[in-house]
Amino acid sequence: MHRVAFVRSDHGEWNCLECMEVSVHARRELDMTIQFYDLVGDDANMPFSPFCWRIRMSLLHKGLTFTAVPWRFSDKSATAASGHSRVPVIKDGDQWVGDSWEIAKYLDAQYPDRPTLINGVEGQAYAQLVQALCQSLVFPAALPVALYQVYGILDEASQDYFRKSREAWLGKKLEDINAEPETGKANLAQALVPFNTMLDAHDFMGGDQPTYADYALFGVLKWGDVVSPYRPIDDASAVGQWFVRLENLYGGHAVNLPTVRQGSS
Ligand SMILES: N[C@@H](CCC(=O)N[C@@H](CS)C(=O)NCC(=O)O)C(=O)O
Repeated sequence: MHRVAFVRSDHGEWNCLECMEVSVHARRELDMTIQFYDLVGDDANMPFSPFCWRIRMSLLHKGLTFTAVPWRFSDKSATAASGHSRVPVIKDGDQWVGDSWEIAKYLDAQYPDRPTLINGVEGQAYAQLVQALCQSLVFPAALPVALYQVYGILDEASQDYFRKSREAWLGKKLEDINAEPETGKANLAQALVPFNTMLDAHDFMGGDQPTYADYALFGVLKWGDVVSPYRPIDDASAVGQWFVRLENLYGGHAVNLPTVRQGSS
């Protein structure tokens, strides 16, 4: 027999218990269907974007079930409705969110009962500092390791766009940006000096557990790691050991996705 019960909310309104159960159920269904648009090249199973890796790790951190939708430079129509021409972009129910930092903040706001990514105002300032260090220090050192290699793994339809847009941005040919392995590794190691100091003393930037600050740097390094024919970071360094710790979290999610060194999955 159909039974209707009402409960009073914190705001003093009366709600139908059955409807609330339905909406909790619907919410769980939506949790299961976050669509995460993630940059790939020729191989749909080899995600490599630094910004998308930040969000892939963030979704895992929050324990949210998501579907990674392969997205290529050559086909932006899949996310046109979002109003964003870059990835990561997520679609949570009928809500589109783009830009890695905006997505991280959205996930914390929308799922406050899940482990926090950013941890309050102080955490925001801290994550923003790490992002700024990544932007000014680590990205420039990772570009000579990663950029030309990215070109090599793209689908044919994306290659022309990628070469033209990146060469116009940097004012150089991709081949001239590419570093020899020893130089690439040495420059990256130099950029990571402050992070080595920090990670010598802490397992994660978040302390015992990672936070978004960890994923901000991890994304940049994973980008180089996925596309480079050699391992660009020193596994014996504090950053290298932290990188391996992160790769092995969440059932080894990151370590189980292929790099160019292992070939296609
Ligand atoms: N500020 C953005 C940057 C995102 C971004 O630049 N994504 C690149 C892939 S790594 C992209 O989608 N580029 C598209 C294009 O160059 O047309 C974020 O943090 O999400």
